[in-house]
Amino acid sequence: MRLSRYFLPVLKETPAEAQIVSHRLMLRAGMIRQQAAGIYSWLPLGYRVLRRIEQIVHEEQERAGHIPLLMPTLQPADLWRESGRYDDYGEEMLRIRDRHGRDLLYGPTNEEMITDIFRAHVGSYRDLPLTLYHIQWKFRDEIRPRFGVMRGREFLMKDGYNFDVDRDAAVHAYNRHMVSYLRTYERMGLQAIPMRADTGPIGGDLSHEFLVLADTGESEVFYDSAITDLAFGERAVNFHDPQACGEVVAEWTAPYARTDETHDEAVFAEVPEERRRTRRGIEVGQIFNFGTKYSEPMGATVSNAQGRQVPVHMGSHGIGVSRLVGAIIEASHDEAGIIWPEGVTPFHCGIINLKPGDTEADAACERIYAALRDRGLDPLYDDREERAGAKFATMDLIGLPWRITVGPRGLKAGTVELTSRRTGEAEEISPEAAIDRVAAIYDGL
Ligand code: P5A
Repeated sequence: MRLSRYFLPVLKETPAEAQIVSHRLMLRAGMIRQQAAGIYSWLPLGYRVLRRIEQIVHEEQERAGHIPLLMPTLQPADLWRESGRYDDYGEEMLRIRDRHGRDLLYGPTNEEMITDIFRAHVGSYRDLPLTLYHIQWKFRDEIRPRFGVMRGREFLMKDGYNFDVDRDAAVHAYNRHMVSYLRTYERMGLQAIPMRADTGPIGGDLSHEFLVLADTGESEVFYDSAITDLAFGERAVNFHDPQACGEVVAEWTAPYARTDETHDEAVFAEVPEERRRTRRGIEVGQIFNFGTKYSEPMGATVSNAQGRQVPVHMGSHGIGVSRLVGAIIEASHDEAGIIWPEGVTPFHCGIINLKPGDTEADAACERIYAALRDRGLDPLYDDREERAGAKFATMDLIGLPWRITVGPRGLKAGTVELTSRRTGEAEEISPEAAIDRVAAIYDGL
């Protein structure tokens, strides 16, 4: 993309209404525009990041054997009357009436609808296990939407639902989701710690939230610092193997890690004092196992191996896709702006032309731009007639992890500058070497 032809409405001023750094930076970098309290348009740069996150989520869900589908945002109220949640959900649910007087709602989550799909099409334990998921907008009429996309009213969620024949199989599905989520967040450059949590309006007896540590997080968390030494890394886990998944879960759930809702001072006191931590965290996902809470009242049964009809065991698993954009920025920025992890960056590399109009500089930039695109990368080429200082400031603000700076002086010596946004380190190397280096960084990501 050439910046002169792109739509990147960066702001010079720091918006007064934004209380936390990710919100300020998203507004300043022209990623979002607020349309109403807690409701945002995703401008092109923000939309690119959102799509990158969605892509990682899809890839990791499919790796775990989960199947994508798409359910609507509007749901009939009758489904929620069957589960009893139409009345229970309270003011957070946006209720709508159509021209025929039928009650609808903008879905805050989809347990009822997926249970309806299941009961209509699945009848035997032989069709299990089954996990279906989608990435779809949700609406929760939060009393205090704030912090930009972190606590929105309309927000994008990946929500998945497992169907299993009994509790053991459902616990495997729960564990499989935990393992899959660990991988998913790491690919986004995040450390998200699973913590024992309450189940709230979703229900059930087993739940973990995934928290990214950040001072601006809305949850208070208590943990053994040993958990922050764990990394999922490149291990190949067989997602169909309950034992393999169980072992990973055992590793991550051994150190104490709980949100304030489930925190237990007595148990926490058993953690060696120097490892006890109390901090704040951003909840970027949550998994639940709730057995037959929805299948029983809604009549979603399967015949088991003995030929008996039993309610199917279920759980649900959510990732805050739009919230993640803010959470990643909270975890990765400096005074000058955002620092995107390579896994989610909106463009792989910036190219700055220090002297547009200079024949050699223009030609070198064009060659680098074309070569990066030939390697399957998305560069952002700042070809505008602007001061160099302004170009650097924009690049730093929007946070592309790598920058190639091209100017007549360097070119005379046969070099360009390759700069890391994270460390600020710059190297004078040939254009070809810079292209190879950038391509190698993204190889396999
Ligand atoms: C799990 C999937 C559920 O709704 N039902 C389907 C279960 N869980 S949850 O914890 O309530 O939500 C899942 C994740 O969605 C994000 N989230 C939000 N993001 C932005 N703004 C909001 N108002 C908001 N509410 C929830 C969180 O990341 C949460 O973990």
